[in-house]
Amino acid sequence: MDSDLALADLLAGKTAALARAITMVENARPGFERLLAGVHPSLGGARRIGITGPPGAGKSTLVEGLVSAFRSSGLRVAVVAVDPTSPFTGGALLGDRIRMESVALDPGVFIRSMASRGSLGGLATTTREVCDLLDGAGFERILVETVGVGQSELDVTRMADTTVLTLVPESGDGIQTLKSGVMEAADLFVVNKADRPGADKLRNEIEISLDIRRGNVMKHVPAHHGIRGGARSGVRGSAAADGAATPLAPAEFAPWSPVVVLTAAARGQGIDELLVTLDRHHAWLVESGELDVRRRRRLRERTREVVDRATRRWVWEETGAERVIAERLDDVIGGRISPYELAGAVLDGIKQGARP
Ligand SMILES: Nc1nc2c(ncn2[C@@H]2O[C@H](COP(=O)(O)OP(=O)(O)O)[C@@H](O)[C@H]2O)c(=O)[nH]1
Ligand SMILES: [Mg+2]
Repeated sequence: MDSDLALADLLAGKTAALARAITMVENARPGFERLLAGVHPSLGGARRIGITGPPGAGKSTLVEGLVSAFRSSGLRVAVVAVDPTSPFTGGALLGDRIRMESVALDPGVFIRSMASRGSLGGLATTTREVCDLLDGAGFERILVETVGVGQSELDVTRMADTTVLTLVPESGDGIQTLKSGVMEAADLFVVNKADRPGADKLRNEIEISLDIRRGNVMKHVPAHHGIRGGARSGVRGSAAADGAATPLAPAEFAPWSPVVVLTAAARGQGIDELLVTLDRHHAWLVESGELDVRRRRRLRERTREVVDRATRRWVWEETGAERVIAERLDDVIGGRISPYELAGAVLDGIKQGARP
């Protein structure tokens, strides 16, 4: 089969096969799910890092710095740029044409921007599937750049092991304006453009708002332990001593304290500290068990997404749903039945095993 060949080449790390596989997945071409299923046993080698934040914060510049740093450690690195607001062409990602060319010649780097046109299962699902292909192809680091300060950050956290929220001094009083959930979704904060005034002030603001959050965590932890009269708040290991009777994430007992890193990405400053912090977060993910928690959650969600996608496809392509709508649309237009009643009739038809 075609997809068997594609799979073998992909797992062997052939770049052309990877590019073809991504196109196949993006366009939901026949066999794409078979290909993804074949990749599944090989997953887990990559660390997935989400870089998110408002447009112009310097995410791409930061990504460029991380790519160089990973490459000098001999790590293979892939970049996925998800930017629904601006279709991007090669150069726009790394900005600097010369570096871009040197990267383009490096087989240890793979850069791909996601087509933002609607894919059957939604951009987020497709992006996650593309990350799987990259993981299967042997990339050790996957950087996912997404733009925005709302839902898209939260989408990133559902695909990344580590989520980095990039802000700039100009966002000033900005953190108040972030949608709820965005701060909480970040594992690491980068204050980029630290060469400009206001970086320290923003760092303080972020730390204050994190302290408030941490205060809340501390308030809750003794309550869980108190039941058993166990150890004091936040002590790692006490969860295990507890016998893990509750399904609480280990993270609740050994919380990660989000870190703020100052960078001037355009000058390559702060990248080293960011790398160290990324490594520290990964080590925490492994030790606390949170990595398994996140991967487990991801796989449950993926399965649901695939069911959603398959259901939708089945309904519109393989049942008589469209025909039933067409037949009775005039009744809806004439006000004799509502869209809700017609939808109910469609569903009833499907439940009774309607076929085209
Ligand atoms: N002053 C300053 N400018 C930067 C820094 N990092 C990036 N920039 C500039 O900010 C602009 C937006 O950067 P880009 O990486 O494209 O931002 P993105 O939209 O978040 O991906 C570009 O002109 C960069 O050169 C920095 O550390 N300091
Ligand atoms: Mg960018």
